[in-house]
Amino acid sequence: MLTRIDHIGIACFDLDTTAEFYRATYGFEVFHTEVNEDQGVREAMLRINGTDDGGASYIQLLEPVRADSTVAKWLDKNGEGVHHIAFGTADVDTDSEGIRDKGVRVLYDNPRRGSMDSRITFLHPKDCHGVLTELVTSAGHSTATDH
Ligand code: CMX
Ligand code: CO
Repeated sequence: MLTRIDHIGIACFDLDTTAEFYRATYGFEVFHTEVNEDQGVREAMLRINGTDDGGASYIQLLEPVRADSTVAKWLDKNGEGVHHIAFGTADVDTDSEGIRDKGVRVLYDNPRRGSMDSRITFLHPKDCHGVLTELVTSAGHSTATDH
């Protein structure tokens, strides 16, 4: 079951400058940063609030680390802005299979590693009314074994 907005992913040209904008303008501090080579991004997670399922909601700032990454391609086409939304679930395997059964393209056969050791997959934006949609099970909430 999808129980929260885990994060909103925002593509930017310069991670540090953008994170400083969020700090100075809204008071949101960087909670975590990492490079995810698989996804081709450097990212900063800004924790906004906890949620009643024991998880949290974040803003995820994304800067490409390679010219051929999906986020680099998207920035070339669109400039900076909202890139995807992510819903949180305790069981990304079951939820993504259920959504695939409804005819929505799930981009990965098995969830991959996301921010802070979460497990993630994506739904194709063309099947979701133009919204690239991610499903996330955070590390503390995983009920499935790793694939
Ligand atoms: N939101 C909405 N629509 C999008 C989109 C996005 N983020 N990215 C692409 N599209 C649309 C394009 O506008 C295009 O539409 P048109 O054909 O009408 O022009 C269509 O989808 C195809 O786009 P494309 O530029 O040719 O891009 P690709 O097909 O190569 O890739 C996608 C699209 C969704 C398969 C790819 O972005 C992907 O695999 N995304 C999942 C991984 C990812 O986004 N990782 C970065 C974030 C990591 C994280 O959150 O941790
Ligand atoms: Co994301």
